[in-house]
Amino acid sequence: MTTLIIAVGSPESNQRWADVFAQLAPKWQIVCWDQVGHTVEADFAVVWRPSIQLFKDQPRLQAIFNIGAGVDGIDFTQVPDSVPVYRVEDAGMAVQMAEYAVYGAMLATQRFMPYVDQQYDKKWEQQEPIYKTEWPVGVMGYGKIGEKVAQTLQLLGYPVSVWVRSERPSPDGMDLFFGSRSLPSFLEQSRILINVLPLTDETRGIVNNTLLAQLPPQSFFINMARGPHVVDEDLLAAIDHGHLSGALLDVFHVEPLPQDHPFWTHPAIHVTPHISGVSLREPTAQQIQAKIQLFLQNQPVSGLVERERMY
Ligand code: OXD
Repeated sequence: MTTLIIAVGSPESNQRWADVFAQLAPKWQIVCWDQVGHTVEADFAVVWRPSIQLFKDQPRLQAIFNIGAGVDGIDFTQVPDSVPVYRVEDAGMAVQMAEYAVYGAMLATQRFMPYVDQQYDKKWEQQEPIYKTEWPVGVMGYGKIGEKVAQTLQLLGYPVSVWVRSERPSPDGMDLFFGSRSLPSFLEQSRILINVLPLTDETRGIVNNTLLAQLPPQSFFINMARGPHVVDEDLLAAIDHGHLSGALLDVFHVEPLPQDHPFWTHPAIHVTPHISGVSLREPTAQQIQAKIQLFLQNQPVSGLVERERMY
């Protein structure tokens, strides 16, 4: 019998995911790591930021499935090379992240914000319309999520450029920049900068003084990837010096964001609690179940994490 162990967070959360898998795959044994520890040896693990103890308790895993897109929460030094790790691909997350990016664009352009205050003051006043050509968007990262984010903003009429690690064909109607040499040209035309990069040794701290200084004046930054992409002090300084108009931040170095962190109270910074792309249980579990079926049939399984690249 196929045994699946769930280690995605709190006991309640593990149970909720276990219930969904039990419905989808009634013939499999589904166990929660918090309940069984090492007493049941599972074939597959479904994880989110797993403790390294999981890998000690579970020496017979054939593959690991991460319920999120980012795999930086997995300590790969603890996972034998023979055990492949797969990440979830989209499963409803990309469209949420596209919505979040649109929300950020609304904040950046002040398209609707003034009306909140106006309603409060019972004031009927139509603001000047915005011209999207004045708000070119730059998307850093172009996997499934970056693609949806970029396409959605393009559909709404924003000029969109994307920046990726290595050369590939340009998406329709967008400028594509690749590699560190083209980063300055990409930045100088990104008034709304959106980060959806994976967190790797190369991208940690990428949003720093040097990068921010290359954005056009009055730019806006949206981070929905990982906190450690950003040097917090540099972002605060760029906003305080008036070079950036503000930021929408969903991810942080430490989560929950510590109470005394200046982001909480900064008037130009909008903070959300890592909700830009939430893993939806049913579609995610369906995708993982389908991947496991393929794995069991020795078929190719998509979403394999390349360890050297960490995505
Ligand atoms: C993810 C996330 O990586 O939710 O999927 O942050």
